[in-house]
Amino acid sequence: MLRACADEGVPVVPQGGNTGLVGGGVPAGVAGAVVLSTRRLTGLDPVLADGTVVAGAGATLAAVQEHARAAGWQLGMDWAARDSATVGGAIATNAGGLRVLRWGPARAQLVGAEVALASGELLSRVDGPLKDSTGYDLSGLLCGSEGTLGVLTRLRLKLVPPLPAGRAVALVGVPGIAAALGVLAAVRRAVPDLAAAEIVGDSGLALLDLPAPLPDRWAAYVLVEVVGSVEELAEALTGADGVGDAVLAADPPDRARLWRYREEVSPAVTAAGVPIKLDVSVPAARLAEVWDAVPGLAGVGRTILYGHLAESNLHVNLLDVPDVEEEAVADRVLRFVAGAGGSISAEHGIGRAKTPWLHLTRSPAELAVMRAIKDTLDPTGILNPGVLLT
Ligand code: 2HG
Ligand code: ZN
Repeated sequence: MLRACADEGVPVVPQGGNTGLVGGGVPAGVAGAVVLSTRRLTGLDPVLADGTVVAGAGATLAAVQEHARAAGWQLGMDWAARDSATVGGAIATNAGGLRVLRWGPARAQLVGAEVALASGELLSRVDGPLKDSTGYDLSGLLCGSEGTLGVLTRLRLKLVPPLPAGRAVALVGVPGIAAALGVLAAVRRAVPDLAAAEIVGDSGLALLDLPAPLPDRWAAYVLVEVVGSVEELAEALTGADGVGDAVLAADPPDRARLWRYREEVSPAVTAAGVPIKLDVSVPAARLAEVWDAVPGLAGVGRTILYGHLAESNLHVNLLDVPDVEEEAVADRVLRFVAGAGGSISAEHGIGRAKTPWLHLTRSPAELAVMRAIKDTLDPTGILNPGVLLT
């Protein structure tokens, strides 16, 4: 299909589970584009003795997770859209999720990729030994390329040993972001095996169709998961400055109940309106400053802040911003983040929505190299035009 599109000069928009948040998999504004769905590429090879597995790009995260579990392993990636998001899309965007603090982003799970080039030629690095120092990492180059260099068809992924079943989760109400960081540091010191550390601001929690988790309202809620007992976690929290109140859980259904206060925020925002969605990360030392500054920088509408505390990755969702102000509002926040040494996209990619701001955190020299790579692999520019590089 790619060869035919290349011959005819037809733009191709590769699409996985269509769960992206920056328009990287939709043909908005691309006249005559063909959407190339990978969703039927769902093949799963047997898990190999070296703990890797080859999966079709269209296999969902949940399908690969289940397949890995049945073989005594675990996929090192997980997030709320697991039932729809595909592993191809995850690698194509270098997605993150809820377990980055433990196993790293999608990039860290990738061993090799099979990719269909714009010419229709297939390059494959999914077989062979794990150890290989024979030149450029072409698979790695595709990670984060968002469908602009080729279409991922199969992926060899590194699996991880399963998280021990004995885990405890706490949802901790805190009076502010400094306290949240204090709680994270204290839990890290006291319980060596941290499995997740997330944060939800009060305005996000208030959108949920769930009972209040604690008797009082708090400025923010930290969700921590540790490998260990609920007693160990309780002791760690007792010694932590900044804990306002907390609810703890050890049994899997109770843990899942607490996780809903984090995982359901994004769909709740979507149900409340059409938000401006920003996905920023900053050095940990600047997180408090950015968290506190964002509502004022936005200036209008409702600011909903939540995200991945351990990586200082904030999902800034802004509701009720008038259309005419959207670009200026996003611009103010993203410039502030860049000024704080951060990234304008931590895990969602650049897509179509964030291209005007890529230059804030990638240098002219870097952008020139990216452009040269794009022009080499996609000389007629049929692959996802308008995404990542314009
Ligand atoms: C999450 O962490 C996702 O919940 C979605 O990355 C974030 O909707 C968002 O802004
Ligand atoms: Zn996220």
